[in-house]
Order: sequence, then C-alpha cells, then structure tokens
Amino acid sequence: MQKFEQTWRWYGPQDPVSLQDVKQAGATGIVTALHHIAHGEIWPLKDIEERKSLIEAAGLVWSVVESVPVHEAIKTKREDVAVYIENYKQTLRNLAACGIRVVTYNFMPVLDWTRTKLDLEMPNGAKALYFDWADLAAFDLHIFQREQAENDYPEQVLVEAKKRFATFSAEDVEELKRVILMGIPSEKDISLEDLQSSLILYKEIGRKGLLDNLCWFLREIQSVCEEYGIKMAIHPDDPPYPILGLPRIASGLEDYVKIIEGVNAQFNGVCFCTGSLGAGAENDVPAIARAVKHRVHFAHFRNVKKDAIGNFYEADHLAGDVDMAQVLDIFIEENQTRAQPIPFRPDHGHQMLDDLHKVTNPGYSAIGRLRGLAELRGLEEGLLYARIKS
Ligand code: DNO
Repeated sequence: MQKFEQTWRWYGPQDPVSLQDVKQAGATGIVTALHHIAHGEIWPLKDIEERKSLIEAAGLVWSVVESVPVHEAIKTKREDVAVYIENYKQTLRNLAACGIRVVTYNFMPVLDWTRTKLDLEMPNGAKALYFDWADLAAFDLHIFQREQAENDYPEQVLVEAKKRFATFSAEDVEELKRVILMGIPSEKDISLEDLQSSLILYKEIGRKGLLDNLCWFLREIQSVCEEYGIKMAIHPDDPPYPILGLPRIASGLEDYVKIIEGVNAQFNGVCFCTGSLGAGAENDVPAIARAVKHRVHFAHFRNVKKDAIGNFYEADHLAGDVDMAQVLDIFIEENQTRAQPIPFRPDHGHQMLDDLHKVTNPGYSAIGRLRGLAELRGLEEGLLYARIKS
C-alpha cells in the first residue's frame, strides 16, 4: 500500500536544524521557501536552482514550497495589483522549471499564524506554543487600542484581560507585542502602524470581499498552474477565528467548500493543517478531512488542546483534541487512489531535551518534531497493518 511522503520544514541555510538532522529524523522531502526574497518579488530561477542543489546534495528532495507569500496588494486587490500577479505567475513558472509543483500559501490578512506565548511550560518541562484570548484582548484593547475591540470578546475575557494588563511590566508588554506581531523567521515582523492601516483597508473589504479577492487571485494564476501542473494549497487560518478586527475566510468546512467551489479545478487545493483547524471549537476535523480529501495537496499534522474558553496549547502530536488516527486513516485511504501520495510534515513540536538549551525557530526545533514524525510514522504503519489484516 502507498504511504505518505514524509517531509520536514527547513528554513534554509540559516536554520539551526541542518539537512543532515532532517535525514536522521527520517524524512525524505523538504518543505522550504526563499525567505530572503521580499514578498511580492519574483523568485529568480538561479536562487531556486541553488536551493534545490543544496537539498539534493544532502540526499533529499524539495517536495513542497511553503510558502510563496501572497502580497498584501493581492489580498486587498490594490490598484497596482497587476505587477504582483505577474510576479507570482513568474515565480510559479520558475519553480515548475525546477520540477517543484506543490505550493503552499495563506490568505490571512497581514498576520500569518498568531500565538500569545511561545514557551508555555508543560508538566514534563517541555515548552509549547500557546494562544490565550485574554492575552490577545489585553494586546488588542490596551496596547493596540483598537476602536470597539471590546465588542469582539466575551465579558469574561475582557475582565481577565484588564486584570492581567494591570499586572504587566513594560517588558511583559514588549514581549506580548513581539510575540503577536512576529513574522516568519528571517522575514520581517509587522509594526503596530502597519496593523492599524491594514485594519482600515480590510474593514472596507470585509469577509465577502476577501473571499472574492482570493477567488480572483486563483483565477488569475489558474492557466499557469494548469499549464505547468502546479498545485496550490491554501493553509487554514491560524487560529481559525477573526482576530484583531481582521476578516478570515479559511477557518473551517464551510469556508473550504466555498474556496474549492469558488474555483472548481484540481489545481486549487488545500494544505490540511490539523492543528489550525483543530483549534476551532466548531471544527470536526475528521469530518472536514472526509469532505475535502480529494483536494488535499499537502498536510500538516499537529495537535492542540483547548479549554472551555477556546485558549489552546500545542499538544504532543497524538495527544490533543484531534483524533489523529481517524484523520490519518482518511488520508491513508485517499493515498491509495493517487499516483503520488500526499506529502505531510510533522507540524511544530515541543521544545524539549537538548533543544531547551538552544535557540531554534519557535515551533520548529528538531527533537519535538522528530518525536512527532516518529509517532505519526508509527501510527501510519499500524493503520496500514490493520487494513491489510482486515
Ligand atoms: C506555521 C505555519 C504557517 C504556514 C503559512 C502558510 O507554523 O504553518 O506559517 O506556513 O501560513 O502560508
């Protein structure tokens, strides 16, 4: 039976986790991006080739791009958008010329994934990424001071946010700001001013407008994707809720259906992130997997543990609220229908063991992900065995 392609996110030569580490972890595919190229610029063929040779020299393959960022000019369909569409298409052609055809992206306004703490200590001493609504509200109301922000939170969260903010030192404020506005490693963090001006823009665009812009973007790149066999995989919103007054359009099943049907062609697919989707109180992750499996071009397997308010921490890969066995089994079945299996990567991992004493990219230390990959690989083997036996 056909198995998943096991991949690993590598941030490039600057990544403290080396390609040799990846080989030792047992992954065969690399997921990376040219983070040194500014958003919206064309990825030169030469730079893609160079990165590809580095990966291949280590005996690995560049399987998936994560991400070719979609410039804000496209998300907001700014008047100078045509240049950015042309650049995006050229980047896709250059990638395809190097044989790289799965491209992850997201359509979250301004911010990519958002957490409020990067080092929540687990009972065993490992550290996890954490999202807390009261901390977000403390930032939103008391630091960012967004107008009418109070309407977006339940009373209980507002009270807790106020209480907490009153105890914050200047360093606590700086740290919370840093964590919330943090960008992808080696890309730039955003400023409060950027956030403020985006807020005004996105208010006008709204949810419906943002979805229209996404479908428009997909239609613009459709012919290039189809000509070159490129598969686009949209990452879900993380967390899967509107935050800081910004609209969200990829948070759950209904959204995914709208996106898939909005441009109903095979190139238009999803990056199925169990952790991002799993943080949504309403999201039945296995049910979403069943509904969209035919359009899953890439998967992130990770788990979360939520509390009653909706705060969540990133749990061990097999230990959170998402029934990972059920989700894997759905995709294992899907893999048997395909010429090429779905690539997945163990998404994030706890900072643990020796990594507690190293500086690594938040969520992307080696050992926690190695543990996740090993557990997921074992789970797949077990599920395959059960299928063969029955
Ligand atoms: C976080 C990642 C995201 C993801 C992008 C895809 O760890 O899953 O940053 O790469 O949203 O565009």
